[in-house]
Amino acid sequence: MALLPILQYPDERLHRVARPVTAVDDELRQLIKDMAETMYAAPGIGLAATQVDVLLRVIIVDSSPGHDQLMTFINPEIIKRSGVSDFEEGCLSVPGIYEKVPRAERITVRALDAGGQSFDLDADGLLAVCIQHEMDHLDGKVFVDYLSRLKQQRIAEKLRKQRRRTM
Ligand code: K1U
Ligand code: ZN
Repeated sequence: MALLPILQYPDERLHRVARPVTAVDDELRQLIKDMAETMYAAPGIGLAATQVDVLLRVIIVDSSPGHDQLMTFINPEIIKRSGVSDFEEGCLSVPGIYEKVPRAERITVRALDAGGQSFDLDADGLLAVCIQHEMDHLDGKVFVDYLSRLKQQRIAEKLRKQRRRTM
């Protein structure tokens, strides 16, 4: 297994659109294992392939209290959504920044699992928020894109300064 580098905002590569997976094979399963190791080590509760510079429609999520219920979504689509919630979100690509984002409160997501089988999952609460956040990454969208231009500029500058200090 391998720890993968996570792209950091405002890296332009975070704004690319990922392409659908055409084969669920051992190479893809290895990517999923590496993404899981990377997410748990960060630590985080979700990760999209885009964040590790792989432009495939794959996300993983584990919002369980014991961090022991990994879920894999390949080519995910939201087929039902209702309600509105605004959880405070974080992002491993935007460290130290937490902001509320409007999301659907409840969703039904359809995807393939790591065995290539199609499944539907009903989600609400943090799980639903996290799935929507990760699916945004696949469309090249970072949660700070929902904020004002001024806030985005301040966040980008703050992160650039932080990085200069730690280099
Ligand atoms: O970078 C990411 O996409 C992962 C992100 C997912 C997320 C968190 C909260 C709301 C929406 C989406 C994170 O995991 S940030 C880190 C985090 O929230 C966390 C880390 C350790 C324990 C609990 C939470
Ligand atoms: Zn994120």
